[in-house]
Amino acid sequence: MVATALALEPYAGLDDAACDARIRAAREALGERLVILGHHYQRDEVFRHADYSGDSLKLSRQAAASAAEYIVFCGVHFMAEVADILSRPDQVAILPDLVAGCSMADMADLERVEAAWAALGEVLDPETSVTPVTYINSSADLKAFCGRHGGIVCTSTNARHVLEWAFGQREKVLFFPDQHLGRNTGDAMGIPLEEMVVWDPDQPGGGLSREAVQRARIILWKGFCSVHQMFRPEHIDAFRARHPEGLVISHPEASLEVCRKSDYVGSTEYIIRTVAESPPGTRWLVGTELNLVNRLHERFRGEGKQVHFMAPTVCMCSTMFRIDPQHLCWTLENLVEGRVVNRIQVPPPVADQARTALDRMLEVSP
Ligand code: CIZ
Ligand code: SF4
Repeated sequence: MVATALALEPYAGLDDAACDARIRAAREALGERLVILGHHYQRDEVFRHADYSGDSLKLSRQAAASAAEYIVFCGVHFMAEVADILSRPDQVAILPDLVAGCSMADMADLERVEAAWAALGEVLDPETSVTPVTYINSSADLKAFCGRHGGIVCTSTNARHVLEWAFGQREKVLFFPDQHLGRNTGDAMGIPLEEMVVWDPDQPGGGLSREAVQRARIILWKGFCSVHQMFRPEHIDAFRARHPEGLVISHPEASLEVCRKSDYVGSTEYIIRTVAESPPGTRWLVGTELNLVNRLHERFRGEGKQVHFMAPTVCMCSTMFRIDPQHLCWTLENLVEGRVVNRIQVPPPVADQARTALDRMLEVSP
């Protein structure tokens, strides 16, 4: 008889405190066979159970280094794919709720990226003049596309190093799916805005003239993170008017206007480190996901640092929020029973090519 997984339904009725105790018991029972990775944007009730926390770069390195049989990724789908690609074949990557995707990652897909590559081929030879760069927030088949075409993956921590590498290979970059990370990184490198054009996949030829493509250094895919678009330049103006001594730090998925008005711009790891290293009494306005900002607020208020959230309304990443204690509890109790639920497995040919692009990234990352 084939053992069937414990049903998810009864878990929906469990309160968080009951889940908490059961998650702890399951972790205890699984011991070193299990590692839980938690992204910075996870809610507290889940985040506290992570063996390792970090951004996607740090967690992908952790997945590659881990000896555990089960890698439970509290994050979103593309992160669990990366864990599967970088871990050994006998290790199992698991995403507690399969609905936890990333709306930005979904804005680019292989079919449309292949179509863009072919359309670029009518203006120039992309194989010799364009390095494809995909943000890690993308599906495994787009990473594989980059692997096949001499390209690379980046994260918000290493985007500049990766772009420098990419320009060392070929004169232009096709950057997907996040136009803002691409533009903000190019802007910080001194690339003029006129040389960074937006490719609209819904328009023939990306909506660009031949001249615009020929002139461009970076061709930016028209994708964005809706959470980080909530941060507006006027929020920074209002904060500075009230607190002229305050400092502003933003994530590079925010718009160029927001990043240009900020004192510091960087990934979640960079934001945490910068706030941690600031002197007592510093006041911060932080433009990134709310769960992380709330944790910063709690962690540093004992040191007399004030941490404010940039948007006036509550804006969380709703897909990160899908990973709740109930799903985590269900996942772990199934593992205790010897049943794997929600395994994320990238087919070998795709995984091999995606690994090529990820390995290039790991080599050039600081
Ligand atoms: O790379 C990541 O983990 C994301 C999505 C944000 C960041 O900057 O850390
Ligand atoms: Fe995707 Fe934005 Fe959520 Fe990050 S915060 S996982 S980019 S939707």
